[in-house]
Amino acid sequence: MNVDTATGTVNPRVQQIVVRLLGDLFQAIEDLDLSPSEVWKGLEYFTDAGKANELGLLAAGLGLEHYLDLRADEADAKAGITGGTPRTIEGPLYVAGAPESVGFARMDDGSESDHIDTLFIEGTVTDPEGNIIPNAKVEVWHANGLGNYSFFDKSQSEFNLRRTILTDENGKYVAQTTMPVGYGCPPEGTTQFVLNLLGRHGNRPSHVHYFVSAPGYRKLTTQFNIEGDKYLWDDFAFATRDGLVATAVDVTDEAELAKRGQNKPFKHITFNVELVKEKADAPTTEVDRRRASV
Ligand code: MBD
Ligand code: FE
Repeated sequence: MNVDTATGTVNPRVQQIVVRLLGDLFQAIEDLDLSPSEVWKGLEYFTDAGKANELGLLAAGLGLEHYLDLRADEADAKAGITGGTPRTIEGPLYVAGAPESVGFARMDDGSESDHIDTLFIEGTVTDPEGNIIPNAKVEVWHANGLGNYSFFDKSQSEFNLRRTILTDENGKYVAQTTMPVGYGCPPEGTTQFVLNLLGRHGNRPSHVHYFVSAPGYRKLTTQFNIEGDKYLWDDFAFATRDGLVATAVDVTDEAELAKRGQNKPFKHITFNVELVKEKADAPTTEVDRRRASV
């Protein structure tokens, strides 16, 4: 509850957080004997990172976003919530408002089809007992063959590689798209600048993001990361987890190609999702953060 005082409205939660963080900061300045110039360099860094809209990227790269996942896992366990597909970070590149369809979506605009493998992703959304969940909302987004995401990369068409697919009456979704290539931080950007000073790279393995939701179930934020990528277990954002590694299988059989209307071999990934039932008094799975929308 906020408290009105002569000087304005005090928010006790904000007050508590600021007092604590400043105490920890001052202690660090003392322990590490930071110079005034170092303190100002730090503030200038945040100014630059904010201006570049890279604070979400920095949070991923410093492991802060993954740490919040570990805390959410622990809170779930304490509330007696177990099972289901593991969560992993959203990352900073979601865009709301992608085109919606039922059962199937083609995600790519065809502009890379001549030089990138086609990828079919399919799976079923169920509860942990295997009961299918029709009409679940499966939001999918991923990078193109250069590791770039539409909207942030203005050279791509609107909502390229971003779709919302509702599962069909059998709980199934199918996406036809192109093989993503792993993301790398902008080399001249503020995040890579600090990663360089830490002796770290800024690369992610090839991956595909998901939000999966259905009435009565807990919303899942996750991704699969693709087997064989050299960064699979060396992700700068710490997002790869057991249970979230997918294998892209080469499909070359003529009958299979014909069945999918393809004239060249393609890759296939199965990614099934298990949603856990919502429960009273469980920690919320909604994360309130600023997101782009079109
Ligand atoms: C990405 O594609 C991503 O998923 C994260 C977490 C950070 C940067 C780019
Ligand atoms: Fe990503």
